[in-house]
Amino acid sequence: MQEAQQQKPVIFSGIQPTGVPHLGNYIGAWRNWKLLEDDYRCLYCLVDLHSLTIRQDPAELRRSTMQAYALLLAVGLDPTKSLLFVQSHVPAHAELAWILSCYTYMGELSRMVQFKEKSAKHDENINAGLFTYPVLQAADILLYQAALVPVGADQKQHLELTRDVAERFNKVYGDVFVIPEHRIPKVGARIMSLSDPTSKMSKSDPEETYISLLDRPDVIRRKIKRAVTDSEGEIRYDEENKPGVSNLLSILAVLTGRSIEACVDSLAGQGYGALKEATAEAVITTLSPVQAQFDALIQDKERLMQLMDEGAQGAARLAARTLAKVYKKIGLLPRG
Ligand code: ATP
Ligand code: LTN
Repeated sequence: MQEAQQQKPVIFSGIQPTGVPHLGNYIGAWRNWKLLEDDYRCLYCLVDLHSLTIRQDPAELRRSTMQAYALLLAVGLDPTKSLLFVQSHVPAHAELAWILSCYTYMGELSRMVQFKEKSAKHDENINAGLFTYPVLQAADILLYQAALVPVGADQKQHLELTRDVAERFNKVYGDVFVIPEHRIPKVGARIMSLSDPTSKMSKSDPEETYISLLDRPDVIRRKIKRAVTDSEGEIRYDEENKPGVSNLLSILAVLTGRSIEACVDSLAGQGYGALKEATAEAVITTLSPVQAQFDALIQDKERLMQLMDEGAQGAARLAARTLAKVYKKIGLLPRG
C-alpha cells in the first residue's frame, strides 16, 4: 500500500460470503464501499469465520466465497486501492477475538438482538460461536484501528458493543484501540423484500423475494413485475402506507442517480406497470456490466486466489501491529 494511503483514516467493513449477494447488499453496502475508496484506507473482508455459526456445506462455502470475492471485484472495488480479503486468511482475527472475549461480559452478549433472532431461527444449533459472534466482529474492526464502519442499521448494536469493549480495554491499558464510529448510508440503507416490502431484502429468504446480483435480465423483469405494491394505483413515495411502491422508487432513484421527486415526476399519470418497467431497466443497466465482469473473473480462479492472497498479506501486516501491542500490554511474552 502506498505512502499516501497510510495517512488516511481506516474503514473496515465485512459481509458473510454465503448465498449470492443481492441488490440490498449492493445498494446498502458495496456501492458505498466503492465511493469511500479514494478518501479512506479501506479494508473489505469476506467474514467466512462468522458464517460458521450456522452449519455450512463445505463445498458450497468454498464456492460461494470464491464467487463473493469475484463479485467484490466485479462491482468495481479496486484491489490496488483497498485491501480485499478473506477473514480466515488472517489468523489475527481469531487471536484477538479470544483476548477480547475475556473483556466482554455474558450479560452484554445476551442482550444482542441478532443472537436472540438467530437462536430462535436455528434452535437446533445454538452454539457458543453464535453467542460470541459480536466479539469476533469487534476483533475484525479493532485490529485495523478502524475509525469508520459502514454497515446497515441492523449492525448498530454490534458496533456499540465494539466501542464498549474497546473503551473498557483502553481504560485499563491506555490508548490501544481507536474507537470506531458507525456509518449508515443516507439513501438505500434498507432495501425491502419484493414480496413483503415491510421486511428487509435478505438472502436467507426465498429466491423470489430478492434480486441476486447474478440474476439475468429476464429473471429481473419477472421478479420486479411480481413485486407486491398496493391497490391504490398512484405513484407516490410514502414508506408507511405504500411500502412496495416506495421501495421500487428508492431502487429507481438510487440506481439512476436521480431524486425520488424527479422519478415520481417522470412517471406522472402512469401506472405501476411503468414504474416496474423503469425500475427493472435501471437494475438491468446496473447489473449487466457487473455480470459481464463477473463472468470473466470467475474463469480465472488462480488470479482470484492470488489477489485474495495479496489482500490477506496486506491486512496481516496491519493486524500484526495491533496484536503485538495488545499482547505486550496484557503481559504475554513476546514471540521469538
Ligand atoms: P441475512 O439477511 O441473510 O442475514 P444479509 O443479506 O442481510 O444477510 P449481511 O451479510 O448481513 O447480508 O449484510 C452485508 C451488508 O449488506 C451489511 O452492511 C448490511 O447492512 C447490508 N444489507 C443487507 N441487507 C440489506 C438491505 N436489504 N438493504 C440495504 N443494505 C443491506
Ligand atoms: N455482522 C456483519 C458482518 C460483519 C461485519 C464485521 C461488518 C462481520 N464483521 C466487521 C462490519 C465490520 C453482518 O451481519 N452484516
